[in-house]
Amino acid sequence: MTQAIDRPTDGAGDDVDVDVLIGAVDHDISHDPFPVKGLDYVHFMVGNAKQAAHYYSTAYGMTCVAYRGPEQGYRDYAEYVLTSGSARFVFTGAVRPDAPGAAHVARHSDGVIDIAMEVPDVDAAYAHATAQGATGLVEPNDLTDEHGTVRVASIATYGDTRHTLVDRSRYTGPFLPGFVARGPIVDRRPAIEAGLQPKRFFQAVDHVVGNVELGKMDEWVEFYKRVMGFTNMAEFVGDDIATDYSALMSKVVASGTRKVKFPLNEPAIARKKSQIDEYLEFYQGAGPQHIAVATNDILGSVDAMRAAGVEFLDTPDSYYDDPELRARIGNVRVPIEELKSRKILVDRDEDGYLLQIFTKPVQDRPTVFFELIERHGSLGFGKGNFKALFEAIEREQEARGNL
Ligand code: TYF
Ligand code: FE
Repeated sequence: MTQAIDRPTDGAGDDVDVDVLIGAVDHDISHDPFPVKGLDYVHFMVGNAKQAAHYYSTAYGMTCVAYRGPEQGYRDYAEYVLTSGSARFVFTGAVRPDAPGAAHVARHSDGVIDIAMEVPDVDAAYAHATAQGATGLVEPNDLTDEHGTVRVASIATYGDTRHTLVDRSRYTGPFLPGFVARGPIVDRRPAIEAGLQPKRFFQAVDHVVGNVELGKMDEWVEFYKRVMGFTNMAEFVGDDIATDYSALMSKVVASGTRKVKFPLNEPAIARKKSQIDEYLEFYQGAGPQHIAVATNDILGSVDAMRAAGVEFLDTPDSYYDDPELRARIGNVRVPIEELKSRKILVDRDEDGYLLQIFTKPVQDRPTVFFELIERHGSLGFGKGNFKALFEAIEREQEARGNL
């Protein structure tokens, strides 16, 4: 049993229960020390927001819904808000060289600066977080326009990343006060009507992964437990897997409903240079590594994204031909050949199975990338695929000369 969807979506594919897609569980947040309704938005700071908004519209099927920039008297930045189902992304680019966001991009390149969460009570959440040792960046304050009021506050997390806490229960505008409604950048309707593209490529954000420095993973796991009352999920990569092939350690923390899931990685000393070290070097420190988005049609989404030029990690045919994998996976909703031709990975655990695939980094630096995930009962992260996945990442590292 899952709870009802409590977030309005964009109308396409409303028959799909987002909570099922992201593996949420029945849980009453009102008794949590830090109640969280869900993710509110993922905020990218980029070098050119106009082009980023175009890329995520054409290649990721997102829909532009709001904008704020110089035309609104907001002189330093241009900001585009794009959605896909309940997933919401903000792409901000500095219009003037002395805007702080320009320095963020110079240091990190395009990347995620904020993983915002919707909370029922911003003041209580901020007070709890700071009392538990979180660094406050922005005190609770009201943002107001003709559509109402949004209360926000921000706290710091790993690297230059922050969590903005949002209460939008008294607001009816397109995003935040100051933003104006804006229509889609590309008209996908002809492609949808011709059956060339799914209505949506994904419906929700499933999890956001952070890369932190060597020896810091447990500190950040403790941070999310103490500050947000998150709990560990079973899935983790320990020393055993790390030294053999993954070159990373990983633990997952999640909110009470598991709508918000944050795996945390740190590099491990292994045979090869860790992919996490490569990230930390090119991102200049800790930061968000990948954003997993939930789809109910991973085949259609991968086909549409490939057709639009999105690059995915390769999976060798031997992965699909392995009798051990076939036996472990059993029957999934499509023939294995359909997964093999698209390089989609599959994993099964005691609760069910999942299909997943990873993009290559979405900027020139080997930093942020995306994952598409289609859950069928499994609440995991694809542990059975870690070996194949990390080998694929190592092939990319080698091609970049970073192994
Ligand atoms: O989120 C996860 O844990 C999976 C697996 O560098 C994963 O998507 C873990 C680390 C990594 C890439 C993928
Ligand atoms: Fe993931």
